[in-house]
Amino acid sequence: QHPPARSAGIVGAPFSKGQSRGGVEDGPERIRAAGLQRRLQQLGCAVKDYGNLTFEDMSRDEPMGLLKSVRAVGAANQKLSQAVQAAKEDGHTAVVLGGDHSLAIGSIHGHSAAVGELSVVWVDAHADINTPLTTYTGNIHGQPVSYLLHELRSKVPVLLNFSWLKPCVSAADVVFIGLRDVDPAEHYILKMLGVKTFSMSEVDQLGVARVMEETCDYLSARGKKPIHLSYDIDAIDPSVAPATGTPVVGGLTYREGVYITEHLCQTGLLSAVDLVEVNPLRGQTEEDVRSTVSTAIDLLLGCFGRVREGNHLPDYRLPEP
Ligand code: HAR
Ligand code: MN
Ligand code: MN
Ligand code: MN
Repeated sequence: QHPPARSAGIVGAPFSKGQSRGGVEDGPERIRAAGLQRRLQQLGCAVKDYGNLTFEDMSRDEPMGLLKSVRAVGAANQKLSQAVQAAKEDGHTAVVLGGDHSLAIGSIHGHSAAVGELSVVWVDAHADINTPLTTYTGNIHGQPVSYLLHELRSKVPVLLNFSWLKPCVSAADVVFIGLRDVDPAEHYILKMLGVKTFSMSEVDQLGVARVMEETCDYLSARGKKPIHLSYDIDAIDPSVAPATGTPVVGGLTYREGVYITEHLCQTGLLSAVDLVEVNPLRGQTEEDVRSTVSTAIDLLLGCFGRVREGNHLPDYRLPEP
């Protein structure tokens, strides 16, 4: 009864222009330096690290209305989409290390280009479903879901460097978990489209185990599609994961956060994971950064079969005296 063979295809996406705080581009290196590859291999998981993508500087990237860095975000996501598609075509479970959450545009698009229709589980304090016309910050990391949904196609204007992007996800195939900071327009969109959401209130009410049962029942009722998990570290409570750009009090505990990954892993359908918004410049202390990075690693290990009861390689044998 050993876990099925898995392999992780790691793509580093040191990108920060979907928001305005420096430091989040250092997420991939910090997560690697904390031993991600070795820890995955200890689980019996094969690892292919594709390294970090490089993003060229856009010399002229003036705001379009409120919208910041449109050209850079568009170009970076096109590149990421191709990288994720390639990792999937090589047979891996794709792991995208961010970087800010605007990267989910390219990650989900590339995943869908390789495998077809997806279920998306979006774990986040925020809904990230503003359109370019409802945003009041202008930060594209607060908008990726609106760019991806078929239902919002007519609400998203034509944007420079986004002509490669076609909406590829249906609203009924998305579940949000951990919400606690949702803008009015985002709340309107979620209700209008009838999107399945488990805010922190529902996590409190139902407990994380029922939230995950209902999530999987809801998604599998539309067919067992490959699952894309887009995990924003700010879903976790800032007492545990403080090194992030937009912390919000009242988040998931470490145990709730890890349980989500364990449950999704056990479906056998987890096909790609984003781990985004780890910002090593945002903690107050080095311990804040260490705790955030270590939580990020544990979430990723949960995605690849780590269970808290412990585990061992299939060929383990007791030493003979
Ligand atoms: N809703 C706000 C906006 O649109 C805040 C988004 C914040 N940040 C994130 N996304 N980390 O998950 O800008
Ligand atoms: Mn997010
Ligand atoms: Mn967030
Ligand atoms: Mn289930």
